[in-house]
Amino acid sequence: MDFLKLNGLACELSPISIGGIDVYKGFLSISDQKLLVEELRKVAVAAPVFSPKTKAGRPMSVRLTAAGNFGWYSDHAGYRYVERHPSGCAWPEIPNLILSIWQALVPDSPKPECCLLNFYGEGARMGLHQDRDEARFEWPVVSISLGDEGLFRVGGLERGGKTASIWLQSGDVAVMGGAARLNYHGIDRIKFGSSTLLKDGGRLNVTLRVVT
Ligand code: MD3
Ligand code: FE
Repeated sequence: MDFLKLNGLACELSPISIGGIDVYKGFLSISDQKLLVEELRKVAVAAPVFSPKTKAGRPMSVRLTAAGNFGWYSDHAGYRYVERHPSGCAWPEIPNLILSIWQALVPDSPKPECCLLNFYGEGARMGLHQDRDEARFEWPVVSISLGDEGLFRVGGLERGGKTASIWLQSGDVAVMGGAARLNYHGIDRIKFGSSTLLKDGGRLNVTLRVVT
């Protein structure tokens, strides 16, 4: 919690609720965001980003990597959590600054076992999906947005239902828990170049999850 106090909590007193998801706009100050990017760069050096293949065999436009006991992987055999990077190495540890955000927002949940890093370059998107590769759905997922703005869309428990959208900006943090945990969601597009946080532009999303 030192880090959050040190840099001052720039968060709104109460989150916005959208599709059952709590969005804390401007949760992280610019200095917090810069510290996080430095830590996440180290993760991406130890575990380089890769493009998983969909079940249909097409590479995803989002590149990803992870920290923690588990990362996420996908190929013809399907979507799953794995204990090793495709290179065969263990995933690096989850940076303490990231853990302090989880601790601040969902103190009653067990420690996250996966810190998934999604990187969106120009034109990258993520189709509507549910997150259901975890063993249980009782724990929340926490998401941290960094860099360029992304148009987040959230629906309900069924594909094809009503959806709501919100631009997630650098420093926004979202908590997906309770009934919203299995809601369909995705990123329709990003505003490439809308933020100067990342040297080469793009959007970095971090999600923290309990996997087992
Ligand atoms: C709502 N990532 O990694 S984060 C994903 O911005 C993913 O990269 C998006 O969807 C991104 O699976 C959205 C917000 C998010 C994450 C998990 C959720 C929203 C969620 C789980 C349930 C409901
Ligand atoms: Fe998801």
